[in-house]
Amino acid sequence: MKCKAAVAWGPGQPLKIEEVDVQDPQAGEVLVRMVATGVCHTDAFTLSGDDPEGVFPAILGHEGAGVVEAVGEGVTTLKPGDHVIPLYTAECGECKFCKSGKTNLCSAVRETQGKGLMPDGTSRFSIDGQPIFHYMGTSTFSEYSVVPEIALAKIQVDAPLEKVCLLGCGITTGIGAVLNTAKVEEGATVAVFGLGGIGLSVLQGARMAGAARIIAIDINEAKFEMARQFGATDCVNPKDFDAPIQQVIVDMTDGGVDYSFECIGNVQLMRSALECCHKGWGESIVIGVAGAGQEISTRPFQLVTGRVWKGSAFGGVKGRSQLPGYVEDYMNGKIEIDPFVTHTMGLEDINEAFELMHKGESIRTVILF
Ligand code: NAD
Ligand code: AHE
Ligand code: ZN
Repeated sequence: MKCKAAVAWGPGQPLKIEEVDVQDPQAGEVLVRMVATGVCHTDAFTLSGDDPEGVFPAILGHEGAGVVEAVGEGVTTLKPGDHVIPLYTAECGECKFCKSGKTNLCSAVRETQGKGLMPDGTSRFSIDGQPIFHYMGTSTFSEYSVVPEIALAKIQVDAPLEKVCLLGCGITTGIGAVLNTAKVEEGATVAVFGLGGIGLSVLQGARMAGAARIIAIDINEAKFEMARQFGATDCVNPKDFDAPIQQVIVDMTDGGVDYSFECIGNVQLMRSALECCHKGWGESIVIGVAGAGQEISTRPFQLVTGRVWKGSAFGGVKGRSQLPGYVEDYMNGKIEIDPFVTHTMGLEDINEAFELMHKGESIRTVILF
């Protein structure tokens, strides 16, 4: 079949709307008609050329929701008409990772996914015979996408896809990092670096966990109003201080926070986030994604004296088994999504969504197909 998709032809180039050929789903694969997709900073990161796994030409996008159009041979858990959220972290349930009970990372399709290919090593997208790469196993910037069965979460049909698409990445990542990775306790002190879709979701998670003090940090003060709505008790602009931001936070909190979260992708701030943690027990969670060649550093003494450095992918959430519960929590009012959708537009305007993000004017733009 043919459909419209936004194609990234090369690093740093605007996306181009193209008519692409989409091959039928093969064994274990599913054809999804995309209804909506968010635009996450990671899409911009890969488009910039900084992603070591970035390959071009590709169809980006990984925060989508849609409806099953057709299934390939052997697909048993999904049928046409089912509502689904594509998962960049699959859940096969059978690999060493899935069985470990220690991680949401699944190894079943991760290797080919990182190369922009389906599990059989080929692409389902092409233009005039030229293969176009997949992205994160999801490629949601396309009217139709082919996704492995094990990378689709089946969700309730009454959930609005133009909202719950954000559970495909940003909101789940932030809330999950608090509840699953850090396991923030009631009464804890928390610092959140970066107040985009991820940071604001961390705030939401911290409020759900009953954190007593939540310090929100950003250089764009326009983000502070929403941060307060999501539970921030203090908003801090590092530019207002001569001292390093970690020192500012330590001074504000009688020795440091119990938990910090880096939601920017800046290795200097990853260090700040670690070093603003309390001696003896403070834990810092890296969520932000940093470019090729960048590394984190700190004095080992920071760790020797009890601070813990951790990372979190998709909030530690196992997509097939746990994401339907997040959708349910949205439907019954436990998770907020609507205020995150600051802009909506059609696929033809997708480059504007990237501009709004870069200018710091959006939290999430949702593309409606
Ligand atoms: P975003 O662009 O919407 O938000 C980033 C925020 O950081 C903005 O508010 C910006 O003003 C702020 N910021 C930038 N530089 C700053 C600085 N020097 N000091 C303080 N604040 C600063 O991005 P997002 O979509 O929220 O994503 C945030 C990060 O999380 C990105 O690196 C993204 O790739 C990553 N991410 C990781 C996962 C994961 O599973 N680990 C999932 C989604 C996104
Ligand atoms: N490809 C990059 C890493 C990108 C990355 O860390 N991705 C996050 C999700 S960001 C979603 O917005 C993630 O889940 N990583 C775990 C995984 O398996 O990809 C690189 O550095 O090579
Ligand atoms: Zn994302």
